[in-house]
Amino acid sequence: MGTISRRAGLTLQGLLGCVVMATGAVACSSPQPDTSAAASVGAGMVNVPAGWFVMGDDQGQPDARPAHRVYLDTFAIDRFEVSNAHYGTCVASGACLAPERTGSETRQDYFGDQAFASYPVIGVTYADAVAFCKWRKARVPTEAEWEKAARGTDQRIYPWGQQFDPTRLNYCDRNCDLPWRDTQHDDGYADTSPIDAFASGASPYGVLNMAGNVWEWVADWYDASYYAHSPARNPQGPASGTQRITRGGGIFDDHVFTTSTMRRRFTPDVASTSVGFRLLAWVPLFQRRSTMALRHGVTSRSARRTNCQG
Ligand SMILES: [Ca+2]
Ligand SMILES: [Ca+2]
Repeated sequence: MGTISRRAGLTLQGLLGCVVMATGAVACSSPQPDTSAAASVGAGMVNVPAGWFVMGDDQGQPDARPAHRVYLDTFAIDRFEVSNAHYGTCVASGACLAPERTGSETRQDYFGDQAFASYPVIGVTYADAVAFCKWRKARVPTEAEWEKAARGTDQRIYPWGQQFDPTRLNYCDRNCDLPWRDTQHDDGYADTSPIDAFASGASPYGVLNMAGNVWEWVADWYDASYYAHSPARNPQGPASGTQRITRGGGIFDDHVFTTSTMRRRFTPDVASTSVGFRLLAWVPLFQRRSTMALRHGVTSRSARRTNCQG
């Protein structure tokens, strides 16, 4: 019902091992048989230095292959998923639409309830994420930026290392009522958790909940074969498409879907109870583009607009 977009229905085409729950949320199980301290840049953001990293996983899903080297310029990214409180401020300003439903999977009241102010906003479409971005003068991360922020430069599979560790994230544990739940572990949550919980699951750059809690919109259009031909420097994803990508897994997912290389696609107008987002930072990017703008005679206003594109 309300979990699905107010603008269109949910497209499940091609989602491996996923089901639509009674409330419309999407949950995923393992596909079968496959199996430094950061410098603070802005409030709640950490800096990810320029350089190369390995994106993708040759042992991962077919669309995560091949592993390939990618160079990214410096960027800064939110340490936390965007909270109900922060998103609510944008709604109050008139710059953002309220989420479609005010409840979460298990809570009748969620968005707007002070008890959940520090929990991730959910039920937001890709356009909602972009609107918030513009309000905050930031942008949605590219898929490459998200993945580097999640796994660093040493090809780890999870933000904390190579092995799944059920103590470091909110996933489909024994509190989850789906068939693939992990009955051996209690993470304390059947639903979303505060954005600053599970600090032990931080990425090499100190970014939290890159595995679990809510899936996160990224900016790229989905193309299953993109990794085979993507540019080596600052890839932006295909020029067009019909589905956007979400990353990181969430409350209804198991250890496979919470890896840092898992790519899940959604039509961009879906609003799910297990999908939120975080923002990528504008400070270094804006500074760089401002410099370029000066060199090329472009106004700072147009540079800023480019920076805010989703
Ligand atoms: Ca859980
Ligand atoms: Ca997350």
